Amino acid sequence: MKGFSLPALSAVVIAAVCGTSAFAQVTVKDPWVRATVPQQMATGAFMQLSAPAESRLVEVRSSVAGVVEIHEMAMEGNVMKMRAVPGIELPAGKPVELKPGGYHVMLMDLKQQLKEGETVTLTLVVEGKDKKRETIAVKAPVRQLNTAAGSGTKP
Ligand SMILES: [Cu+2]
Repeated sequence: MKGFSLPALSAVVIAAVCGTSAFAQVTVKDPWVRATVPQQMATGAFMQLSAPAESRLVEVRSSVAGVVEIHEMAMEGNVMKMRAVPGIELPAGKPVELKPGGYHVMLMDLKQQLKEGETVTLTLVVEGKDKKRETIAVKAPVRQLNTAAGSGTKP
């Protein structure tokens, strides 16, 4: 009897492992990149990330930028400053928003001007708790920051 139970058990384990990694797909909502003016060397990319299982955004790549970093905005005294962070935690089932004034993807050393209506391809690298990495290709439209904000009095 003992000899029969072992192969059956390992088949179940393999199925469970495969099922977990296929399920750990991070979804990206509303990605966009802030438009630039000529000679501007840096801009931000924003989006909403939802992870079904606890994971972490660890890297972003894009062909339009020489350097891509993950940044956060934080108060230092009375001054809002941005700084690079090693990654963004994505809690299970809880959407994380990258937006102006908060977390953002910093595109630096831009190779071209990014004009409204264009599309920028970003590659997100997400690491699960098991240290497995998945890459997600995102097509982000280029938008002006102020189009939805109303007054448009900012320089
Ligand atoms: Cu930044």
